[in-house]
Formats: sequence, structure tokens, C-alpha cells
Amino acid sequence: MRPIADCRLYGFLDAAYLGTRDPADLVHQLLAGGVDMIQLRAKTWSQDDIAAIVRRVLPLTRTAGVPLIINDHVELARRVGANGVHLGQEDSESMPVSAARAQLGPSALVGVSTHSLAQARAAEALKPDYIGIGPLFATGTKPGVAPIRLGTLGDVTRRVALPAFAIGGITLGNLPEVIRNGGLRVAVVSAILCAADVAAAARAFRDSIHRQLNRIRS
Ligand code: TZP
Ligand code: MG
Repeated sequence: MRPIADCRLYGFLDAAYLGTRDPADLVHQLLAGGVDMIQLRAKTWSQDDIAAIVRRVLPLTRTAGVPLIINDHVELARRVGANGVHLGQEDSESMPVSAARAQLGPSALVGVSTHSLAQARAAEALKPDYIGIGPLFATGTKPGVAPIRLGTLGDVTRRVALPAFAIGGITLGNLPEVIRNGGLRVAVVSAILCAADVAAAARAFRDSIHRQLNRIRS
């Protein structure tokens, strides 16, 4: 399984954007496009429906060595053998990172959403495997949530010793700004899932991230 340190592009299977498409086909496309991790985010689905999809797509992500992370549902993630869970700020109050890790075992990945430098610094003490930081831009995926300052991303990258995925309204157009402001990893939902060609969109993000990071480092 790909170590988190090597993960730059976090793709999603978000139920809100599936439409009539086959989830397994979308996972194929995300993997073909080279995403490093995939999160299943299905806010309105029953746990049975989520479990059924996980059982179908897990063999695909396993073969690719790409971690499959479940949003919200720790017990479900354990039951279906997913590679980890992602917890929001509210989730992590009722289900702390340590409790999720205890349920899922030492090799599972546990991620936490953060929306400020203070939350990202507080997350350090909880020892998640990674954090999300955002939303950086207004996004229809989380309507009505105000974006954070772009400068917060650089503050988090400099001051928080956890892999941090920039998230929220990231497009190929604003990706250079995200990376210029300290983004080293990005999580992208709609700009990939709503593209006419999901694999090509993922590949374009992946190539652009690596090209820009190489430029910064050279
Ligand atoms: N957390 C913060 S912003 C966001 C989540 C899940 C939504 C990201 O979706 P998109 O479509 O990439 O803006
Ligand atoms: Mg949640």
C-alpha cells in the first residue's frame, strides 16, 4: 500500500456526483489517472449501500496499492476491511483518532479535517496520519462554507508536522496558486468527478502537481 508520504493527489468517490455512473468504473478511471488515495464520501447513503460499494471497489484499489478511505464510518470501515477513515472536526469529538485507530488496527490510515491553523496544530497531538486543510475556495461540494485564508495553507505546511492535503474548490486553474502558497498535496472532488473524462482530469492534476513541485525544488 502506498505510504502517505508519497501521496500527492487524493481523489474521491463522492455519492453526490455519481449520477447514474457505475462507482467501480469511476474508481477504475481515478486509478488510471494516477490518484494516490481515494475517499468514499457518501453523506446521504445508508451504511449497507456504502458497504456494498466498498466491497466492489476494494479489490480494484488493493490491486493498485491505493488506500481506500471511508468518510465518517469507522465501524463500517473495519467491517469491510477498508484502509482507513476520514473524520471531520465534529466526528473527531465523538470518535477520537485514537479510538478509530484502536478499532481499525495499526496499519489503518486515520485522517482529520481541519479548517484553521489552530485546528491543524491541535490535530498534531492526536497523531492522525494526515489532515485536510480547507476549504481554500468556495465550493458547491460544501455549499455555504466560507473559505479560509490562502495564507493559512502556507502556515500549516510550515508549522504542522503532518502530511496536509489542501482541499476545497481546487481546479486546474487555481492549482498553481495553491502550490505557490505552500500546498504540497491536494484533495480534489468535483473538478475530477465532474470532468467529461475523469481519468484525464486526474492525470492532468497529477502531472501538474508533480511538474510544479519539481520546479519549486530545482
Ligand atoms: N472538505 C473541505 S472542502 C470539501 C471537503 C470535503 C469539498 C471539496 O470538494 P471540491 O469539489 O474539490 O471543492
Ligand atoms: Mg464526517
